[in-house]
Amino acid sequence: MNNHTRSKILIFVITLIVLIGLIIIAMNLPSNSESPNNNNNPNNGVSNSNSNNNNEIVDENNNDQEMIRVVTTNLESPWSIVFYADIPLVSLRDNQEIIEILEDGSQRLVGKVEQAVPRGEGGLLGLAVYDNFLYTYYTTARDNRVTRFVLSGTNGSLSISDEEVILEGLPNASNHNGGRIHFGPDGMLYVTTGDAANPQSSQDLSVLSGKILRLTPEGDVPDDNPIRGSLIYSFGHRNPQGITWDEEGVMYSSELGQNTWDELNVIEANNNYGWPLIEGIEETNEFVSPIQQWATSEASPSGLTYHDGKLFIANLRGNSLSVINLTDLTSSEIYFKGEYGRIRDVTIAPDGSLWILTNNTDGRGSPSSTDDQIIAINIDYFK
Ligand SMILES: [Ca+2]
Repeated sequence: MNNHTRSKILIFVITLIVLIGLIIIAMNLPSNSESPNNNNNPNNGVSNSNSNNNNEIVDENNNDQEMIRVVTTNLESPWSIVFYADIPLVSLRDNQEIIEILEDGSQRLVGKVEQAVPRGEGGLLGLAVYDNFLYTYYTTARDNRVTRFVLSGTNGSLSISDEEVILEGLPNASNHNGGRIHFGPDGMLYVTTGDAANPQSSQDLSVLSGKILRLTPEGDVPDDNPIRGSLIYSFGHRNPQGITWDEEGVMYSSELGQNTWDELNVIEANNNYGWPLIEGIEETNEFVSPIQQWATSEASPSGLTYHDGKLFIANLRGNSLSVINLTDLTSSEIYFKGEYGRIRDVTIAPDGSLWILTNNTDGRGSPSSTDDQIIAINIDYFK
């Protein structure tokens, strides 16, 4: 072999090694669809504009594995989720139970609300926590009522005291029982009541159905309520099931409509929201119109929460989560369309993630083998 042939072979071998090296490097590069960098790619999600109303359907499946976690499964007819310190508590509508979710996702009975009677949409509905009290809203054989219990113990050993009724005699029915309770930034307890299948009562200021009520933590009428001596804060509601406040103290409520329009309202003291005289947005001097409306088949909103400039609404029939940016209250983005079925409640967990509570086992959904579930979503998912 002469020198010329040797150097040719050497060049060939070096070229081969370089080529193999390049191929190996190329094989180890992440493909486009699996790249974590896709999280920051605004074109990654499939977005469709719905021309009927300003709802944008958002699909961000590529983020799911890192951003979404199943907290617990196989809940029976859950309705409300709240936190006592960092302990998640859930009401089960049809079996009178309040349960805590342990860190490993298992469920433990905290106590039973013996007077609660499941009936249609009624039963054990809303929960709220204030200091070391757990507040409940539920349907009995003769009324809807608000009660409270003292919570004691810690994660894994939580228990409730004897019950104290703080408000009773609210009209009840199979449908339209309202049932969401939340403490406002003013330290008062706000309670949504449905029209209890008596639409005219929503305009009647002598009865408490079809209203949003404002109570002291003991259940008394606050001195500064808009109507002296009355628990009524706002009226003309059909079946509101969500309330929340932004950091400016503006109050919002989601409301289930009849056949036409579900509503998102800004709630102010003594306003009349129109039911049953108007439904949805209508120009009148007498009634306050919603800031956004949806066809009832698309939404049927229940739980509502606020975080960092955005409202989050749990949709039942819509099988989705609506996200509304305060910079444009007239449009919304739709998340998880059809992925988890009906969604009943939504809240911000102590770790800052968003938790949603599905609602497929109450007789109106098509439960999967793991329903109902709580799903935790990293809040950055919605950026
Ligand atoms: Ca209305």
